[in-house]
Order: sequence, then structure tokens, then C-alpha cells
Amino acid sequence: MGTGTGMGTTFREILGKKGLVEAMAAHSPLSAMLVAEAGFDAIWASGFELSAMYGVPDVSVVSMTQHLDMTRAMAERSGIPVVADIDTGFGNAINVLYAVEQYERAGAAAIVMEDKSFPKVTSLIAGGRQDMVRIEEFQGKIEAARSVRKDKDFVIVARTEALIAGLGQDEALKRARAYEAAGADMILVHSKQKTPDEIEAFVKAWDGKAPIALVPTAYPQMTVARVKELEKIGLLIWGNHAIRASVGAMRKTFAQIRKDGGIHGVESQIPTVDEVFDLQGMGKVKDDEKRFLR
Ligand code: SPV
Ligand code: MG
Repeated sequence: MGTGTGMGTTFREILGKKGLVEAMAAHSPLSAMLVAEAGFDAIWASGFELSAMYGVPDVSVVSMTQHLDMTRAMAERSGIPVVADIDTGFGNAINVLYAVEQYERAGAAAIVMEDKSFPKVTSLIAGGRQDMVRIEEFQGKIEAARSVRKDKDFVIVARTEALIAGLGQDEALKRARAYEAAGADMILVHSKQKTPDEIEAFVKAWDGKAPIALVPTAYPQMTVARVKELEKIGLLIWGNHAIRASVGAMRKTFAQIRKDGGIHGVESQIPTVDEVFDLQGMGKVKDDEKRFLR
């Protein structure tokens, strides 16, 4: 249970109360607001989503500053805890010192840092180059993150890519244990298997105290109910459904406008302008005009 006053405390309180924090991906302040509106506990400030939003691959091309600025804006507009995907920590342990200080100051509740080498390659790509750093090196990065956080409730999640890199369960468990020993608050284990078997085997074998975080994009059979049965899971991340939903919705709408030769056909299919005004807070602008404009 949290003791501080920051968003890390809020995150820990949700975890304590519900036993599971359910985070949805977002890539913009508006999408983060929609995540909060839908009732999710937290925002996943996904590197994949932000890269896709910029139209570039998720291979350490988007800078820390771009991701940090978006994290800050999403935290401000959504009002719920943001779990920041800081990839590899943007370099070595020295870069991590700077990054974690900045993300905490930006209002993030947590950071997730992965044990791949910089520059990274997105995890779910078939045949991707998945180079890992040595265990000792990553322990140094976790210790750097711990040493620089101001609020001890700020959550440090260590992510192992051992299964993604095809190194097997023993290596994944060895790394997870080493990262917990270095002070990680949670362990994220990622898998691109099409079924939950690999992840469930890991979870059953996990003998640490740190809760586990999962991103079940590749194995959608993993529902909230199934996660709860696994008991050891503390954070469930729906990894990229905001950007994928956007791509689908925009493609469908644009294609229909092209086909119809006008916007008349889509009018009833998409949210009204008033709905967007509501999201922007135009009601308050009107009230404020009455109060303050003379
Ligand atoms: C992300 O959403 O940026 C992630 C999850 O790190 S994945 O893309 O599956 O690696
Ligand atoms: Mg990522």
C-alpha cells in the first residue's frame, strides 16, 4: 500500500484494493481520456502506439522527449495513473538516471523498462532481431532507476524479453529473479506465442514476491477472468488496441467518403461534432465566458 502522494501511490492503492491494475494503451491525450472514460484503471503509454501514431516503426526512432511529452499530456488530461513504456531506458544506466527522473516529474505512476539492447526492435514482429543486454547490466539499470526516484511509491517494472528472444523458460525465470533481487517492484514477462501456455507456465513457476505484468496481445484468450485465476498477476496491459481501433475507424470512414463522393453517408456512423466539443470541455468555456468576459 502506498505512502506517498503521487500517481505511484494511486497505482499501488488500486493494486491493493482490486488485486489487479487493468491498463489500456493510448497514444494521445484524447485517446487517454477515452481510456479513463471507459473505466480502465490506468493508461499504457505504449511505445508501439506512439511510434505508429508518428507513422514510424517501433525501433527506438521516436525520441525520449517525444514520448515524455506525450506521457505528461496523457497524465494531465486523463487524471488516472500512466504506466510509461520507456523501452530500453534510452541507453545505458546513465541514460536511465535521467529518464526516470524526467518521467516521475512528468506525472507518470510507473515505468516499464525492458532488457533488450538499444536500439530495440518491436517485440511482436516475426523474425525480429531481439538482442538482449547482460543480466548484470540490466540489474545496474534497475538500481539506477530505484536510486533516482523521489517517491518510493513510483513503480519500477522490469520487463524481460527472454521468451520473445526464444531463450526459454529457465532464462526468463533466471532474469526475473535477478531483476527482483535488483529491486524491481514488478516483473513484466512478454510472449508472442499464439496461446497463453508459455506465459501460464512462467507464472506457475514464478517463485518471487513481485507481482507479474502481462501484455496478452498475441494470446487474446487471456481474459481478465483467466488472469484473476492465475493470482500472481498485478498488471494487465491491453497493448495496442487504441491505435488499431483508430486505424480501422479512419480507414472505414475515409473509404466510404471516397465511395459516396461526399460526407452524407458517414454522418450517422461517426460521433457528432457536439460529442467532440464535450470531450474538449466546450461547456466550461461557455460558462467561463459568462463569468469572466466583460
Ligand atoms: C508497446 O505497446 O509498446 C509494447 C508492447 O511494448 S509490444 O508492442 O507488444 O512489445
Ligand atoms: Mg513498447
